[in-house]
Amino acid sequence: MNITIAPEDVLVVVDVQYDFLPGGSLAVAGGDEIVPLINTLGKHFTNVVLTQDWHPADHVSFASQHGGKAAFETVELSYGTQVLWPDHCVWGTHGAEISHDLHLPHAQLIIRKGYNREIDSYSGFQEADRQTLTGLAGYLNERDVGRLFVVGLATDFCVAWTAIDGAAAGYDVLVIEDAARGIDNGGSLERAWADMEEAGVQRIVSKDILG
Ligand code: VGL
Ligand code: ZN
Repeated sequence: MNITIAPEDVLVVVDVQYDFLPGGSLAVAGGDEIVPLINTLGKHFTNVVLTQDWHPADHVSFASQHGGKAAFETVELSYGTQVLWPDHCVWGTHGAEISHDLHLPHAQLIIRKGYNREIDSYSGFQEADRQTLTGLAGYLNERDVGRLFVVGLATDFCVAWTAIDGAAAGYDVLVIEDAARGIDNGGSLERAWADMEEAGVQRIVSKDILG
């Protein structure tokens, strides 16, 4: 496949933050490997948007808030089943910072998500209650942008949910597989690709753009 990036297309860079990189509290294997590739891809895009996982220290998605529960177990919350995570991306901490190795000086917007204590937010568009919007769709609609090319961490959670919600918002969405890495907890990676496919999200590789 040979994909030419148009000026109205958008690169959506999901959660490339220290806690998801090697050494972080919720490190995604190989997460650091995608950073140089995202930098290269970024040079092809006029429009770059970032998301940033941004939780209060007592966030409901943290296993530490559910006495006796361990990370990667689940609990039932008002909006459905929630996977419990190690404490991560606590606002104001180093782990929440976007990697300084990411060189995207022309990035135009950072959407923070997950800042409501009671609701998680994998998606850059809406929180896990599927009602509370982040404003990203409003921003993109007002800007009259083209396709969304999604990269970052983690493929099976924040990348997938952002891609699926982008498609639901009416965008052509393409996930660049080798510019993303997954957590793959209990088959979540394979499931996420199936869900993305069903939502009409295209699965591409960086070579399709870079040649
Ligand atoms: C993410 C789990 C919890 C992600 C964020 O960025 O994929 N995963 N919070
Ligand atoms: Zn999170």
